[in-house]
Amino acid sequence: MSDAPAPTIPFSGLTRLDHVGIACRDLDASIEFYRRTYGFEVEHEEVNEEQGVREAMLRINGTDDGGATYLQLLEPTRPDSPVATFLDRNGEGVHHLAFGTSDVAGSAATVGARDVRVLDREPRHGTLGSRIVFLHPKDCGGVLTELVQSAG
Ligand code: MC0
Repeated sequence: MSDAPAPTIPFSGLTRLDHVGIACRDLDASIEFYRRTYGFEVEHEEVNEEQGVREAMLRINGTDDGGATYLQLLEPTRPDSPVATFLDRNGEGVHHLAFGTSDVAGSAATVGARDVRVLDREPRHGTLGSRIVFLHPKDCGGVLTELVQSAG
């Protein structure tokens, strides 16, 4: 075994699973499924025109960084949006994972220095007043990955 010290990997600043994004064709029907099956309730709904989605956030649990973990249900608002394209190709299902951070720009820069394409040059508007960036799924083991900094 080598006596060489293990290389130090800079901390990415990601401290929770913030949400799992699920693509659906009918938001109200999907909300009803999660309410009826698991008893989860909607904490927040909004339309994000930039991303082309109508979405609902269902809070699952608090996290030890003071944040929370959600299911995010996503219905496309237009046929050329990322979620509409995903539904056409794959049908309904898990669309992305989102990791929480207190510094989305810093976390994106750290991860981007590790041969992962960051899809947004600047953080964009996300749900609940958050700031978000996406990472390319082909650089993340086939998983579209979002980094999210909560508001406040
Ligand atoms: C596409 N691919 C995926 C994927 N979407 N793989 C895993 N998960 C997904 N969700 C795959 C395709 O199948 C393809 O694989 C490859 O990625 C590249 O596809 P492409 O044809 O080059 O590119 P597009 O046009 O499909 O775009 C994919 C890309 C795009 C991820 C770049 O969807 C994007 O920029 N997404 C980020 C924004 C977003 O998704 N917004 C909606 C959620 P093959 O093997 O066929 O080459 S908004 C949201 O969630 C906000 C509101 C929030 O959280 O607050």
